[in-house]
Amino acid sequence: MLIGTPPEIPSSEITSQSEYLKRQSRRRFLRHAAAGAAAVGAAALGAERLARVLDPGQTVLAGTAGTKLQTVYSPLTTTGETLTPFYDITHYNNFYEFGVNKDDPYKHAGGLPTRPWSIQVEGLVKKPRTFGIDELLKLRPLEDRVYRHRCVEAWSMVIPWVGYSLSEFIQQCEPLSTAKYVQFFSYYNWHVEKWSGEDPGIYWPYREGLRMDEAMNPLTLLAFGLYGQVLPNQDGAPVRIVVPWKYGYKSAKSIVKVRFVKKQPDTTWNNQSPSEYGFYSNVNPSVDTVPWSQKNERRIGLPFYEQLRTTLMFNGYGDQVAYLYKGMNLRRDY
Ligand SMILES: Nc1nc2c(c(=O)[nH]1)N[C@H]1C(S)=C(S)[C@@H](COP(=O)(O)O)O[C@H]1N2
Ligand SMILES: [Mo]
Repeated sequence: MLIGTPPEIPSSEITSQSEYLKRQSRRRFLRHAAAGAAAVGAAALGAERLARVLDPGQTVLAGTAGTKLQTVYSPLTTTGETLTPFYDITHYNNFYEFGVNKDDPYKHAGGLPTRPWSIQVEGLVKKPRTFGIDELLKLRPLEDRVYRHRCVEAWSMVIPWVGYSLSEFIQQCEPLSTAKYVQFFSYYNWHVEKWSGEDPGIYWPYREGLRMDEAMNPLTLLAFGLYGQVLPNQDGAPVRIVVPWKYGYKSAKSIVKVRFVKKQPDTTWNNQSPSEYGFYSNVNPSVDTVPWSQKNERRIGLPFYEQLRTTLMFNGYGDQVAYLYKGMNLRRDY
């Protein structure tokens, strides 16, 4: 067994990241003010923050990743958790379109063309139609929602997302009563997304799905940002799904199509390995997913001796979602 000395903890990780960022922007504001800068726009602050996220040489389109978003408080936000630092949320990712290593997405997702962008709505709806990204951003007030995020690989984070309940969007889609499930499709263009590695050979385009009542649960989020700013590409810009009580792979990134259907839809990881990755994929410490035990998790971004956590049923969101699975055998029907 290794006995380590505590690593030096930067102050950014002792205070919550949002406090840190607030302080940082205030300091920056004072600095600019002192220098006599006429206008310190939100975009400028965003760009400065972004500079810490992207590799030199990566292209940033004006008004996209890093732009500050106007947000409101949400009663659905998770309290009492230390936020995972922005750096970790944006440098330790799963986004297989850009490679299978944790550092591939931040290295390679810079070229994802996030504007113009739209979501196509089809299937069992009153009238198929398309929503542009600017229309989506204005549909409802954007809320700050802190959620725990639990990957099936037994690591977790606490992420301050920005968005509104997916149900708000679904209402606009006017699904028919025959629609029992909803399927999501991620952007897929091998010419943009290929990196130097091999195609991992999963079922492209990346697709996911929820039962209609799961999709309508207020916790299910349509996310446009994190830490108060537009989503960095590696986190699924410009719009993604976030389902906090399920394993991370249910939260499809960079959504371009939503289809309302009658029967349980195909999903990428269920298709890849049905015995390990069920359609529901609720976080469940008593059902292991080979090669990972799901009893515990490692909280990313903390000193290593504080990382180990006991995994909670439904990732701790049981009060809000357990009713959805009444009568189901959660050890078998995962
Ligand atoms: N399109 C797409 N969406 C995806 C994935 C992916 O590879 N492609 N990975 C999933 C997995 S396994 C996880 S854990 C989360 C990671 O989100 P994050 O990188 O923003 O933390 O995205 C999910 N959504
Ligand atoms: Mo994951």
